[in-house]
Amino acid sequence: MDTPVVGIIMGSKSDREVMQSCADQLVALDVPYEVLIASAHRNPERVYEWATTADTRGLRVLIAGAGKAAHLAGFLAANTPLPVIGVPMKTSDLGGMDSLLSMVQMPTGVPVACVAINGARNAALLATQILGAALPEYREKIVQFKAEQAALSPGSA
Ligand code: RP5
Repeated sequence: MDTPVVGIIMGSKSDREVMQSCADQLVALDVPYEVLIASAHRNPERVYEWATTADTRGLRVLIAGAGKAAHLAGFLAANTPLPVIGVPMKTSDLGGMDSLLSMVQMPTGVPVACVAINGARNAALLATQILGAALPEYREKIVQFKAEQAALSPGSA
C-alpha cells in the first residue's frame, strides 16, 4: 500500500459517520490516507505526537473533523508546518455554528482552511487540490473529477 499523504483525524467516534465521506472521496481519487480518532482535549499528548510527526511520516495535508468547541484543527496547525483543513461537525445544541466559528476564526499566523458544516467531502477534494498544486497526478484527478461533475450536472448538453 502507498504511503499516506493525507492524514484524517477526528475528535470522537461520533464524528466517524460524517468523516467517512471524506475517506470515501479520497479513495475515489486514489489518494492514500491514514485515520486517527483522538481528541485535542481528551487525548492531547496523542494528538500532539501525531501532529508533530505528520510531516516526517510523509503526510502532506491534514484534515480535522471536530465538533462543539472544536480546537482540534487549530491545535494541529500550531504544531505542524503542513496545511490543515477543518471540518466543523453539525452539533445538537448549536447546529454546528459552534464548531464552525471555533475553526474558522483562527487568529492571524496560524491559519486553518475551513469547509462547510459537515463538509467532509469538500475537505477531501481541497486536500487533493493542494497536493495537485505540486504533483500532476493529483491535479489530473481533480481535472477528471470536475469533468465528470460537469457531465452529470443539469446544465450540461
Ligand atoms: C468533539 O466533541 C468531537 O469532535 C465531537 O464532535 C464532539 C462530541 O464528542 P462526543 O461527546 O460525541 O464523544 O471532541
